[in-house]
Amino acid sequence: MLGRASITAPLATILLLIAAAGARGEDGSKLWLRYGGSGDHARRIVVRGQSPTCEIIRAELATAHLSGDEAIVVGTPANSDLIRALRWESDLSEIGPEGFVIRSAEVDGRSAIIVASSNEIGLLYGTFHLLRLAQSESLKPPIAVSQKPKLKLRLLNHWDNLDGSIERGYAGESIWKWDELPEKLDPRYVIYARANASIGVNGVVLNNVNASPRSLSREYLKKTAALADLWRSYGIRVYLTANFASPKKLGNLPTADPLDARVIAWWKSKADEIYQLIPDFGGFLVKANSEGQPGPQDYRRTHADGANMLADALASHGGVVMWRAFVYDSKDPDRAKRAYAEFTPLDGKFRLNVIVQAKNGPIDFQPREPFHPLFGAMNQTRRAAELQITQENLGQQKHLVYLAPMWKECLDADTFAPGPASTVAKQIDAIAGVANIGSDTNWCSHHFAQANWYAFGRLAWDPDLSAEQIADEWIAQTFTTDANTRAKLTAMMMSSWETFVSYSEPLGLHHWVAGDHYAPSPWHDKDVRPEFTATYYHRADSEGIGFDRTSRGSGAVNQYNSPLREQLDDVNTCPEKLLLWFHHVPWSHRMRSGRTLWEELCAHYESGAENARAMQATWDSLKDQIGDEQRFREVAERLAIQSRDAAAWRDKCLAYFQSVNHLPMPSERKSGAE
Ligand code: GCW
Repeated sequence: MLGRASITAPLATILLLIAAAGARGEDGSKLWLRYGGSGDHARRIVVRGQSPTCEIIRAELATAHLSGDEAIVVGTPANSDLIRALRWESDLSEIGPEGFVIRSAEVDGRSAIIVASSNEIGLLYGTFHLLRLAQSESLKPPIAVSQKPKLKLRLLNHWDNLDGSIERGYAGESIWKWDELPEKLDPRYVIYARANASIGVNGVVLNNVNASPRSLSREYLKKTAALADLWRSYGIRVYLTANFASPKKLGNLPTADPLDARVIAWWKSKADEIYQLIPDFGGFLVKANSEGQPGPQDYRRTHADGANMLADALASHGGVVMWRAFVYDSKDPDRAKRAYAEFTPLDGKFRLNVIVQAKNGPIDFQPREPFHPLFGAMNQTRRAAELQITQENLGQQKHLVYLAPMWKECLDADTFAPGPASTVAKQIDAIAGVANIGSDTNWCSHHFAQANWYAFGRLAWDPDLSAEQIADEWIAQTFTTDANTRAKLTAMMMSSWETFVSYSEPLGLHHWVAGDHYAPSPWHDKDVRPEFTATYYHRADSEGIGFDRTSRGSGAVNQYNSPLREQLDDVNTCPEKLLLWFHHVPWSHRMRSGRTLWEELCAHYESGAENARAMQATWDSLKDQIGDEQRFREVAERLAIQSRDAAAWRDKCLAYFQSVNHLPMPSERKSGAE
């Protein structure tokens, strides 16, 4: 598919844009692709292949102007006689088509740095890795890198609507200009593809899971096809969300029942139409019977009936169905239990090209959640983890919150599923991140929010990477290679998530989301549905606080495997960071620190607000090292907002809880919560 002739026109645009990439100022528009050396003593570059992907590799390396003595030789055994002569075929076939090696070796009697793969997309990934090493000043011989992605599908999910708005978007409008497509290709599509390829993202769902059927109309499919053509040489496949009622809304059928022959035929012919326009279309992402979206349950069918019907339509073309497990019901006394209850009875009933996609936690992208219990169940079903890069409940890109530590907590968690590979990362086949980008010049509104996009891709490639390492390499590429500054910024990023949790919803508290999901509002006690109130979740009264999900309470702990279940069920062994998620605890409960629960809660808010202030001080102290005025100022302005809000949230939350428990503020609390 890589050599398709239709990419020639977009390729010209691509190459021009890569060449221009060195030119712009420090406004964040270049993301972490800020290479472009002086041109002194530039290395010789040898890329023999002639395909669009090889043209891109050549252009990236030419833009980078890496200096040094050894030549850089990039190739596959098929497209380069130099690589063939090295006889690395068996090593390369072991790491698969997306894998690559970067090695120091002798070529024609001269020392060189080799980037090799069995496939050209692997070469592109290898080239970007080499550039990353160069940007972080780690391209020092002897080099011996061999990598392949640990997860096969690494997708961004855009919640972008066809009218240009973005659900839960905080960085401007959608970058997809549907009215200009397919004729006009915005230059940003290329930077977007470069950025994604540089971190190994290999799929993109273009539109919102609250899906417009129109995105599957022929008119819109042609627009999508133009993007697919542009991104194919970057190894990126496009996917679309499918509104389950499309056969009715788009096809004028009287039903969307997945077992109805007309409906089956409609989807089959829609799939055929899509693949005729987009031969490597990735597949459908579906939100069904969730938050008012249509689905198979409207016809008394199961999620498996719905997903399998779509999967059958895509199967002969090689497409997949990512079927979301984000479901809840206002009749449930504990919303957290619903997905497990609906999906585990269907384990083993899904087609092989169905992937059940669950959010990282059982509620809804809260500042901290335990991992979703479906990751420890349903081992007869392919599963994906959905992470939220856009900071819906985590400061909405006004706050600096580096999310990699949160994702690592989930990915590294032991589910105690049977078998040796029992961490969340090892249980899943695919990973999706809800994108945080928009039309803002710097893509993400907050310069540091770019790090979350970057970290998502790096963790999708290798969930074993540490959050620190990812932060450090992102800083080196984006701000500075100075070791001291890198260390300070890494430390600031690494503590930022816990800081946010502390001044918003500490100790496992969650979902105080009245309004726009920005400021915590624990007092919110009336809404159209009980599970939309804050009091449903924190259950604070004069005696204590927290949601009893133990075996004596809602029983949600029973959805976890032993021995984790027992650990969570016991107030004395439950990790304190999740205490109030699983337990209703008296205010006088003695915490491991020796403080009472009330004192501990106050201490969290206090330290959270203090640490937000400390981030400002750290940033200010690095003004000279950061160098460029614009990015320094833009970050400083946002840190000021964060610090102001953290203090306000502390005061308001503590004042509310004090009005419920009537306890005095601990003496260590420095400012009043009046
Ligand atoms: O977290 C909630 C969001 C909705 C979103 C929904 C979902 C796309 O507030 O905006 O809808 O989750 O994940 O489907």
